[in-house]
Amino acid sequence: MTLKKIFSGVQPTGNLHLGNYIGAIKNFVELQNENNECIFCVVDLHAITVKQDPKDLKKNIRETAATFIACGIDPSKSIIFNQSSVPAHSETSWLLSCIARIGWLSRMTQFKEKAGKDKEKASVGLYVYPILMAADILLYDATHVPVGEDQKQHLELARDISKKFNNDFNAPNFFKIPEPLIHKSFARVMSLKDGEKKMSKSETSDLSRINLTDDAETIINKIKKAKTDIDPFPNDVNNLNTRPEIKNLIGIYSSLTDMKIDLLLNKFNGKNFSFFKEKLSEVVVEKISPISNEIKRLGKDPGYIDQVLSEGSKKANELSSKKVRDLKEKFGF
Ligand code: AQP
Repeated sequence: MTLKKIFSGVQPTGNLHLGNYIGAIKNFVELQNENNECIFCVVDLHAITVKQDPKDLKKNIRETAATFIACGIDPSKSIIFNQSSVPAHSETSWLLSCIARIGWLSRMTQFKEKAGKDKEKASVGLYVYPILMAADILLYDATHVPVGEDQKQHLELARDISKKFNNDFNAPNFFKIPEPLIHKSFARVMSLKDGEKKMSKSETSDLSRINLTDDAETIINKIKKAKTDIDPFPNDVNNLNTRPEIKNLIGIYSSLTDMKIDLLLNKFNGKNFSFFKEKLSEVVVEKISPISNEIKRLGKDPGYIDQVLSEGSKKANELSSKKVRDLKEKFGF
């Protein structure tokens, strides 16, 4: 089996949640454990595309790294580092912004969602964010990028940039064409309060998400309050598309237990939602509590986290500096 070269990142923008876990970090751990070459980045340069309090940012960088480790990423197998400690990311981002086309960026739906109604007031960084993401990935010759479904479009842009550069500079294979690794069955965890909106760190209501630092009581309470509807528990997969909140809760159960949806529908056939929510809480608590405890334990040892990040940065700098040198040479510098 050919091993993959994996790169992915998570923004240190606050409490990581079940969406980050199911959509991304759970897959990071599986890929690492299959012995692929893995680089996991705390993408702090991406975080500042919206205003951050510097003190919170510092704390969140450590906490995101601690969450990686608490979820099972092993610093002796995978490289863990923060983006701002490797200058090649910013440098490559500029070079690639001269390859990417404005028309490509203007189609990015995440910018439209995050900038909201007043696009004029959004930072330029938020607009060009996908170019920095392309730089992150292409710098390390990553072949595969595990992301949640919301990042698929950005990854397609990274592929377009890679192809255009290779073509413009007559340098076939200079950049790899990275493949997305997105879970097919359940790749987007939705808010517990609104099945049409994705679960997100920046959503104001804490009841909309399950944080990876939540304790058992908080998780049980949030699931109890999660929105459902008045219809009975579904017995047909085809009914789920018109019931987004139910589809989401069932998706979470299925994803954390690896139980196929049709088996799950069978298992809970005829039961009411309060019974299902009780069982779902048990599954979520069993998965999240050890992670939450480990994040808290690591939080008391910032020296260890700083050491992991510093060793990871050293390796990432070594890997990326040659690529950026070769890239500049291609441009004629
Ligand atoms: N709800 C989600 N379902 C599945 N995957 C998700 N991811 C994020 N939310 C969900 C995946 O987690 C990885 C890291 O995401 P990120 O934190 O870097 O950025 P984001 O997608 O912008 O996440 P948030 O929670 O919405 O952050 P804020 O609120 O700060 O913007 C990515 O692989 C993403 O797909």
